[in-house]
Amino acid sequence: MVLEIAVKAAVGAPDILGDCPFSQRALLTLEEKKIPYKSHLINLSDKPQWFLEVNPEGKVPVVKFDDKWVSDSDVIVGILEEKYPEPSLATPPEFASVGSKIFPSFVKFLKSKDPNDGTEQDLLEELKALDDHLKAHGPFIAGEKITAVDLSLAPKLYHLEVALAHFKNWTIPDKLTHVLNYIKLLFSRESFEKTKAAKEHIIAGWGAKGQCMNSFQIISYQNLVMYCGLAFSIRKGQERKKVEPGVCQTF
Ligand SMILES: N[C@@H](CCC(=O)N[C@@H](CS)C(=O)NCC(=O)O)C(=O)O
Repeated sequence: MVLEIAVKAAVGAPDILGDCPFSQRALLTLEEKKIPYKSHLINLSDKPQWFLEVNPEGKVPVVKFDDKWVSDSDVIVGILEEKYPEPSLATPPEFASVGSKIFPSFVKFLKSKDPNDGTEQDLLEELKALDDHLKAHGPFIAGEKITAVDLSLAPKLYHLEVALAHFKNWTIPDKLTHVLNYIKLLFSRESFEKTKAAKEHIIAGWGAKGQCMNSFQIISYQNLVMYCGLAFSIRKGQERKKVEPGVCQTF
């Protein structure tokens, strides 16, 4: 039987797989368990009626089990483990929350505009804790075998790597060798290659959240343009107009 899954489409490209780490986590689980599936790409800025009817909260991923659409990647992964126990991806409970603070710390650092507010330090501490864990237990979080906790963390580490390189020119320090090896191991899996969003869609996804993040960003609504970054000019009809950083201008 082929399972149906609805996942995020790329921002501005509704026919391409998008940048949702929770959707990728569910896809990774299907791939690793070799469960046949059919995906529906959902444009989150223009959600189809059928999707809102089966899932009024409007979030992805959702998977159809026995005619009922189920949301939330934690719940989906739990049901997949129950219904398709082989190969087992169950994480021993003592390892289930390893690395769970990395994603919220990354988001805070990404959104931060004050280099001294401690958000970078907090992220470094979380990554160091993961490095220590992997040194003691690796190469995966629960040892030799990949399990659900790795499949949850992998897409989040991918967002971290891509978004921080782009928006903050920041990379994971070389001394965190166990984390860097872990990332290589995860990202080189066939399941990851098949389910990952393109880097430009990850960047567009975080850019679309409307943060200025020390980079070039244009937010436009009809004739109103706001720009965060260096001054630049835009073409309007045949004229070029200068746009000032950080101010709203109408044309
Ligand atoms: N806790 C949920 C989170 C899912 C979630 O936040 N999905 C985002 C996309 S990554 C979403 O669908 N947001 C709704 C929207 O943007 O309208 C899970 O693990 O599945």
